[in-house]
Amino acid sequence: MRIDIVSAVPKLFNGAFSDSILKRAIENKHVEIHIHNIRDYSTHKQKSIDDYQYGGGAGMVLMVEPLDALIGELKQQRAYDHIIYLTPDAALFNQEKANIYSMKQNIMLLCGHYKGIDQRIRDLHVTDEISIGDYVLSGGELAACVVSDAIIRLIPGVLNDISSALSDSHQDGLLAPPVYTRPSEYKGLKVPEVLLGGNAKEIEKWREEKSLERTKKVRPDLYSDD
Ligand code: 6GU
Repeated sequence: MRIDIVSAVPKLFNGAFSDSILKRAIENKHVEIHIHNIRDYSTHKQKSIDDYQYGGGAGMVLMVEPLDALIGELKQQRAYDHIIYLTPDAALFNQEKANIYSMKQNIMLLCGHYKGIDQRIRDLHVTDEISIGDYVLSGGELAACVVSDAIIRLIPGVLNDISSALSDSHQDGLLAPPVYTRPSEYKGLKVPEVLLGGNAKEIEKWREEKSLERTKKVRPDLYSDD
């Protein structure tokens, strides 16, 4: 897979992909990440890329020309499966979307800033719009890191143990059960007996119960009786 990230603040990605699972995914060629600076496509002397919004109101808007030039150039080089605009005024990103994107070859992530991007970029180029939650970030960059991480770890071969990804919270619509490692007792707190017993059926049943319990308690919106 190849991920192209379009941003006005490329520095925000420094370090985001340089450790742990994401670093290894890049080293092992499961994914290529290319970060593009919108400012490099400014046609102004002062390299400006934003302007006041028509109709008035606080906050600057990323201009149509530099974004169109950059995105147009990228689209000439390859066909994109998805051109995704990261913005709080969109439907929420979730595990199902991460699963879908992880199967694709070429994805572009557009990071907005200030009040967002000129609507005509959305009309001309954007195929998907996603928000990562009901709160506002200063820009789409941190959201792009979140979305990239969620996608990359699902690319076949990136995780050593695919069953680990399949048992994640949200993968089956429920939250994950509690997990324990050694020692079996710590400060008087014991690991549940069933996990020490080695009865795979019993363990599976216990995990399902705990998943349901936790989901009903903290995320009743995810829980349905069927
Ligand atoms: Cl994708 N962008 C920004 N700027 N804020 C957000 C967001 C995205 N998702 C939640 N808040």
